Amino acid sequence: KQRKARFYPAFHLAPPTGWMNDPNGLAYCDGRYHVFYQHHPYDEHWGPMHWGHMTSHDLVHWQHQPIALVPGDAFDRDGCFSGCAVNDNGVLTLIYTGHVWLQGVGNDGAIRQVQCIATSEDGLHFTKHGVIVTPPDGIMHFRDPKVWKQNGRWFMVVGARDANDRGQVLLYSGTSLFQWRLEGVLAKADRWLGYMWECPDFFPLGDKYLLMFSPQGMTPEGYRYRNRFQSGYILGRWQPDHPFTLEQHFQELDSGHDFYAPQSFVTADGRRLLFGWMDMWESERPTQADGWAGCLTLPRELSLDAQGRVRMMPARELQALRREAHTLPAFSLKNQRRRLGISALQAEIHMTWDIQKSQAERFGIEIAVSDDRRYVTRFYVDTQSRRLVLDRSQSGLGVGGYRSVTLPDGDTLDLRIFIDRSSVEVFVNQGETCLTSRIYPPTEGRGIALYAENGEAYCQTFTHWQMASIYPEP
Ligand code: DQQ
Repeated sequence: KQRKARFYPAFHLAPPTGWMNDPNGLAYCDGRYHVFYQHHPYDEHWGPMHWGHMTSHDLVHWQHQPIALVPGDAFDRDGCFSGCAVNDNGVLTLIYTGHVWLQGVGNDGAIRQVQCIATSEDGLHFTKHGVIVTPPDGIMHFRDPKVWKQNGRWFMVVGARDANDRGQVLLYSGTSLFQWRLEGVLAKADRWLGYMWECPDFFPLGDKYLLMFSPQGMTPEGYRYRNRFQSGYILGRWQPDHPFTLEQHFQELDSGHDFYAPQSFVTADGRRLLFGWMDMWESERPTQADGWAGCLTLPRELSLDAQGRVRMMPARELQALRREAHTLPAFSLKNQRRRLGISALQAEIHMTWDIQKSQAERFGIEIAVSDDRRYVTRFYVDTQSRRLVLDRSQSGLGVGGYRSVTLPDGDTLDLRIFIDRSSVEVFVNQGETCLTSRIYPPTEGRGIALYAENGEAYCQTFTHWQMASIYPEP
């Protein structure tokens, strides 16, 4: 099928054609980065899951590779579901969930899920070796293994749905990648937080341990109108052979509309990065009419700040994509809208507002605004409610709704905004907060404007870059 270009990202990972969901198997091995992903190559809708594959030497320029895993063996007959990759003494090894429908297809059907392993000699072609872990008694939903090595021992977390329809994460330890033992429940829901915890990831950050997961089964109302039901994390302390002691309840990682199933990995120089799927299951997908669906967020670096808060910032490698820069001297706006002569098709913006001095009732930026202003995505400060708002009510095909967060403390508001052909990602105050959403306005004549309503607002710095593509020139 021919893919249409209009919404296809320039600097985000997306499938060549067909469907993409979760990022899988993120790893650095033999001098290159690997990103695998949940993929249905024959259709732009979810179906029997394959593992798509892309590689990069610098986390900036990417190349599509042959499909790495194809379902169809007895243990993964109906899907090679999400999982991870490890570098086992130079052997790139994939650990993933083999999925089989026993009865019916869909959320109510009976299923069999087991953890499986595959290895590669060249990092491109994989040989399956079958099942390494079967579910404990009474557990049917059992998927998305994430494996790491610590003090010479292997560990694995797996997402599960317990007998009472609550989410939990199980911990295993292994003497080899083929020999595993159940250690117990690492964490479980103590209140309603979805019926299944998908895509768990568990890793040290600063002096803490972070358990990241994606709660499944929150109602669409929940995620659409409140801010708490996407992928998130629990912070605590842990060491092998000890329980995970929780220090902070579930927090959402990203406060936009479209962010799910993130997975982390460690860079060649030891930074903890993640990619997320830049969609939700309930998201609108107008690109299905174009022969493809789904893409990943930018790679983001995680850190723990001095106050113990988790921060998420775009990977510094992305600066290599910046092309022509356009800078404005400091200025103020009073009951005014200022349209800039720059495009919002594939761009990065870095700007700061003086919050202390700005008294306007509302002020902010119009992203991807059309000439007739029928289409506009707004990111603004609402001074009275002290909220930061991402307004997607006029963002084009299918999508809508607002997302908002409390205006952070401080005199300055620092924004880094990445706009691609069908997405916007806003990083607030060095990654204290992040809002990610898909948008589908017309790609012709997309502009940018700054505005202040009922009062004055002060813009201290403003730089805009055209962003280059991450894909090889055709
Ligand atoms: N997607 C995969 C599952 C995972 C879910 C199937 C999360 O392994 O639990 O495509 O989006």
